[in-house]
Amino acid sequence: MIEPQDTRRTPVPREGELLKNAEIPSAVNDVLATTPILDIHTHLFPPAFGKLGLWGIDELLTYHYLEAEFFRSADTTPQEYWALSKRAQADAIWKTLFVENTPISEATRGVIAVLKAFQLPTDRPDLAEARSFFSAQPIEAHVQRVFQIAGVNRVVMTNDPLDPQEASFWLRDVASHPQFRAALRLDRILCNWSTHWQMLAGQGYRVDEQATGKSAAEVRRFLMDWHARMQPVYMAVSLSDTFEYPEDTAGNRLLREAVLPACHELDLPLSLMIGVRRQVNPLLRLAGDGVGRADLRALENLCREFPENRFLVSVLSRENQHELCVYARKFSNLMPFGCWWFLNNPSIVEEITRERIEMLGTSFVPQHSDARVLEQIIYKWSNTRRTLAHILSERYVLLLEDGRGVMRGDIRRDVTRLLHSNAQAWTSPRAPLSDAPTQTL
Ligand code: RAT
Ligand code: ZN
Repeated sequence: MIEPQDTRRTPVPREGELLKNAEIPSAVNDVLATTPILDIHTHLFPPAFGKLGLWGIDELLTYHYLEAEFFRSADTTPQEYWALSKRAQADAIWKTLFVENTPISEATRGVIAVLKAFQLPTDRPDLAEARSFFSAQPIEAHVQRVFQIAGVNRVVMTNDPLDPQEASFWLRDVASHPQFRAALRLDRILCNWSTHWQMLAGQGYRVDEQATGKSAAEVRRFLMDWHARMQPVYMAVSLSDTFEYPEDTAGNRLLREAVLPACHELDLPLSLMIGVRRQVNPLLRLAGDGVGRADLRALENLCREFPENRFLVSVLSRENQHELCVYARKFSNLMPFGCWWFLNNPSIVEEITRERIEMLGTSFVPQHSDARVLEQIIYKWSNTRRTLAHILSERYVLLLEDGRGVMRGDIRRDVTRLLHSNAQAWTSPRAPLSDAPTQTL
């Protein structure tokens, strides 16, 4: 967590005291540094999921964001790279992006920030010291330390019931972890029904390839069964830039007749992440996806047709951000969240967050980490706090100039909403929106 400013020399104004112009930035920094974060979308797993939970230097370096950068600077083809062991891949990325080049991109800087957080050297020609540090960490204690450094108290995972590896843990009644909550991911059902319906059929659900007849009712039964197993805080799907609704497709039929009714019955939001173009370059595997501008009229139709459902929405294209804010002003069952993937760079985060504050006040969730490797929450959240610090300070100074005094208590209330309680209210519907972060998600 970022250190609160040194306040020994100047007395800190109390919660209810009006701040002077010059006191605002340090009050904002201090509140940001001490407000626990609820990270609403990650790909992390707790230790009980064994090898599915990624952590340590080799995983950090082989993050797909870095692999995409590696292929631009290395003299290695994707085929050659995929043939290497994970350790050799990490060595190659370190050598190319951190030794032969200066790590000034966002993803490379992130690795540097993680090494620094553990007081590890950031400029060595090899990874020996970092490897020996990470391999000596007992995992549960390491998870606690990482959460503490990152200032995060809960994360939401991404849980795919049709991923055979992951499902095997759930089917064995894997122990739940208080800091990791589930999200029931539906991509294989909603975006790829034709290649996955047989998995459901094989498990005894009476579904067919066209998603007709009893299929919707049976998918709903499948969701209820997995809800009982995972206790997810929302259901989720990542959709392509060409997503349209209402279009007569198997995915839309299942969305309308199975997923949304199940979400309504369970009082769970549906998370829609819209705008990915999967496998633009399949040679790059996970790093091979791209982005496209989506037609958000599909979202408008969903919010209007299902006013009793709640939609958590992130859009991948920069060009869709303003429309998303406009829709959020029209539909209170829509909660914009995060600056996703290619948008998670300070210049773009800054632009989107400013736009959201100007149009929505504090009624949105500014960021999620999308971390795939545990330690990434350290740098991703420290970057978010850094960007928020100066946007918020600027807003309060403007407010002061316009004639309304600002107290530390105002800042705490706003930051709590942004980093914690908006996400909490949307992921635990029975909990009232409170100013004070609580220990439950
Ligand atoms: O940001 C990412 O790591 C992407 O690969 C995706 O996982 C994306 O976040 C998603 O959840 O579909
Ligand atoms: Zn993700």
